[in-house]
Amino acid sequence: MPPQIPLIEHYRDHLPVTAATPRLTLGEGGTPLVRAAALERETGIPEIWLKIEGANPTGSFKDRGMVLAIAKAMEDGAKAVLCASTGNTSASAAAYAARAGLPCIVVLPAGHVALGKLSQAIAFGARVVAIKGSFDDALALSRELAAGGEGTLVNSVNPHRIDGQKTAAFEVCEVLGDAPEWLCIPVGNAGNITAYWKGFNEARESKMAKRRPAMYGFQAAGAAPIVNGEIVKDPQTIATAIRIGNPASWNGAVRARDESGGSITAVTDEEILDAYKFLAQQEGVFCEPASAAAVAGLRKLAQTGTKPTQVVCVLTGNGMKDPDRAITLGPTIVETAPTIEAVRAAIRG
Ligand code: AN7
Repeated sequence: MPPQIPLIEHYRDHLPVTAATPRLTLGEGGTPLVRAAALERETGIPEIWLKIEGANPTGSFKDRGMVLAIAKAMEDGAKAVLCASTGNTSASAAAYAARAGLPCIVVLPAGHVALGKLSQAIAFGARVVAIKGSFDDALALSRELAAGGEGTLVNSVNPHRIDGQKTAAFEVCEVLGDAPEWLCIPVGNAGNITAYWKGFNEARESKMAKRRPAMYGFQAAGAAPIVNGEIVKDPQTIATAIRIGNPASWNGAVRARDESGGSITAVTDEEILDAYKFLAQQEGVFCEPASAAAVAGLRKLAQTGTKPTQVVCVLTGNGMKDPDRAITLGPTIVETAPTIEAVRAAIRG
């Protein structure tokens, strides 16, 4: 395999990258696109691909946008970066800030960030502030902190985040030779669906693709403001990554839906967990619960209406991010005496 070229160097002609932009990298992008045979059999859809964004350096798609946002912050002489987060944004911001030599402040909803993500923010040396409030409260506070000069905001309201994240759409088009018929994606703050739609539009303009996909976004039923058409004051879901009641890129998501002829619908926590388990145990692909919302939604759509022939599901984050949820998939592990009889008995359960 050739040595990895930094994402922002590889796609520099499609990004606001100048000679003065530092070529910051941790090896992001170029993530696997993997066929999902068990899901194809179950749904009757002939071709389903999983875009494994959990293979990025900090374990989520956020790295694509964060590398550009932090490189541009360096170029602009930022003294610090800051963000609100349900977890993955903070892990990514903390890593790239450490790499860039910039202080990083993260504001999190206390008690609602998965352990893997929290441990990353701490390990990378970010200043972690946990508020007794929601992600939406944290984002409002972070905007205020940034306006007050505390640092550069690197949430997806920063346009460099969207530009970096659109590169995933380019990769999908390059590997498949065109855009897929459908794209299925979880929706939280709605930056990623906005970024993919921008990417697919630019891919068509620059002849990387002939068509654009229909965009299917999925929110958790307890945190589905776009589906309901109104802000959710107290969003609730086990998929903590998408526990968001007032998405910043709401308009971008609606535009992607309407211009592409797709939809944004809700999936229940039960459906999310069922898809999470299916992916792990039938496909050997371990994503986090929020990511499984894309597959939960596809399974639901496949039971009604017309079936597409080719789908890409974006698996946004790695399953290891949320070990507390993962261990609920199996029975409690009972400790056994270190003898062959005891181990054989334990195998049989
Ligand atoms: C695994 O980290 O909002 O619709 O603060 O971590 O672009 O928000 C995470 C979002 C999907 C939703 N899957 O993407 C944060 C944060 C995973 C995520 C989403 C998130 P957006």
